[in-house]
Amino acid sequence: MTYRLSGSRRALLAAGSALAFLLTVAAAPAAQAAPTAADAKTFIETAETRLLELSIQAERALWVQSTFITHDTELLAAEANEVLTAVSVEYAKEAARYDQVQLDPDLRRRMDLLKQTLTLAAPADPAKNAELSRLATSLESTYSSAKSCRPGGECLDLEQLSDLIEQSRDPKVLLDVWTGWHDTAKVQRADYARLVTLANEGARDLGYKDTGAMWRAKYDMEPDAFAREVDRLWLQVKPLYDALHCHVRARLTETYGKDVVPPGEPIPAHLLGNMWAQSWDNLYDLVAPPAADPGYSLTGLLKERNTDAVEMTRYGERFFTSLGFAPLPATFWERSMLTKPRDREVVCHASAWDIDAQDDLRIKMCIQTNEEDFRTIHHELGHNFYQRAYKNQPFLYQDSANDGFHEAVGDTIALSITPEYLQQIGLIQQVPDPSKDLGLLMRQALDKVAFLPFGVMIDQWRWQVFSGQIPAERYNQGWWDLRRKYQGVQPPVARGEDAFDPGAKYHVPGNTPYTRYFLAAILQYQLHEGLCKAAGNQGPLHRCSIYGNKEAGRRLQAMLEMGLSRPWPEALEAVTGSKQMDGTALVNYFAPLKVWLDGQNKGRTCGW
Ligand code: X8Z
Ligand code: ZN
Repeated sequence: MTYRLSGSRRALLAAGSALAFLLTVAAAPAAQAAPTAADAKTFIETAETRLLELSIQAERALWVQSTFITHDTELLAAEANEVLTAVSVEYAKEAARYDQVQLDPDLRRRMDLLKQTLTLAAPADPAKNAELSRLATSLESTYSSAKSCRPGGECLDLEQLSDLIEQSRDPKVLLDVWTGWHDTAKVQRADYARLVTLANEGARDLGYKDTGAMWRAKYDMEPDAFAREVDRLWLQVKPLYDALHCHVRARLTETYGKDVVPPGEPIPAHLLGNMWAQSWDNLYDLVAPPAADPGYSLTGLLKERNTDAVEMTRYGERFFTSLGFAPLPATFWERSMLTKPRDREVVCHASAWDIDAQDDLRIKMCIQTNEEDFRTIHHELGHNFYQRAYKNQPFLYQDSANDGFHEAVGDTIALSITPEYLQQIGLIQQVPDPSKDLGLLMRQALDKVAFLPFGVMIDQWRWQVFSGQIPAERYNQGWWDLRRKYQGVQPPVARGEDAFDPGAKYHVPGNTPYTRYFLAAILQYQLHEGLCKAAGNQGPLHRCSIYGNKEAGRRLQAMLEMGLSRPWPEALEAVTGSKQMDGTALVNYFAPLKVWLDGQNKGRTCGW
């Protein structure tokens, strides 16, 4: 499945309210007689065959919609989604018939997973199901085709606005661009509120408190225990974030003045070099440790060589093949969308697909020649290599150990894009000496450490929206309360309830759960540590690259092949030897930078 909408092929959508006959779920065996273990086996196998078939149809419809947004493709995708959702809901309900039947552990696991395949469950009422499906599809299309138009008539899309917010240091331009983009999301508000109502009704029909509880139920533990687990991990890494925040704010105050960036207050969200203030790598020159510059910019190197989208992607593929993975199939290169087409609307937000659950792997991305996209390509290919590794598992196991693992694989690989690696592949001549480590760590922290609270807060907002704790009349207030609390950022201008700022971030209108990215941010350092150990690395972790190391490749492959067949702690153990998600690996990785930041922050008032 696409790593965007539902996060897994199991959760996909399917085909046509007109095709009502498709909705007949396999007849329950022997009418009302108590079901047996043999019945359960037949039921699961039938469900898997059927869901696979419908998922493939839905994938194709979705692919066409995502790469060619029109009224018609939107409807076709919504209809496909509708059928898959209806059938999935039916199966989930029918699975409850087997709750009291003694099943072998494997069948029990698949039976339980059958209750959890959806990201948005729909009410049984076909009209409501159709409505939900259309809302979800149209919200995503609305986001993806949004433009911010100036009074003069010039209209800019997200890619153009992002270029400006990433490059400009003129606070007036930044404010204009930030507000322009955020205002495009206002139109989503009513549809989003309706979607929340319908999806909650569907989740309750399946026995969950609400959609948020349904999302939290997918981690081999109680939903409440998972929420506590997220808090625990966040508290492990928060001191590092706080130190980075303090230093960055101080530099921004020096740059823009106390009126624009008041000390002791949250940082205005338009000044961090990213539309959502979720990664701050574009501020590197403002905040870098002196005399520690690594002496190259990957963006610069790629641009100098005119590296195009295909060649960028080839770099990613070659990393995986160096570990022993088979090359991508020819169809990947024929069918992927690697650049933004000039003549039609598409969903530019990057995603990875496995259309047929076998070899039809693709990515869809609007690649630009820069370091961020170079890394994102590795991220997307991580999804594809995972998908291919678990393709021989039963349908219900064709997913990652938990959704954080799916997001972590490519990022783990990208942690191996070290200077040593860049020299090996001929992009740089000279590896910077250890005196430049602080610069390397700062660059990475601006991306990964800055991201951590953002990775937590999005679903804190959605969990509260789904539970009703944040009602529709307070969507925006609730959003900014959480952004202030976790990230320590504030809106650059007052934002009222006419705005719908959460809708300006893809995953909200795209209905992609977001805690997965926070987990991935933690997990990738654990996995990197485990793989570097397998590769016999002796030096500091931020200088370790597993490029070309077959032993690390075998370890990784072993974990990927497991798919969702075992609880995630076992998958984690296969690479790291530990069964716990743990922020220590990340904290240790950045320890030298933390020491430097603490020194810089002496005498400053930190916090907000
Ligand atoms: O959405 C993504 C990927 C696709 S699964 C490009 N990411 C999050 C984001 O862009 O907000 C990767 C990092 C976080
Ligand atoms: Zn992803």
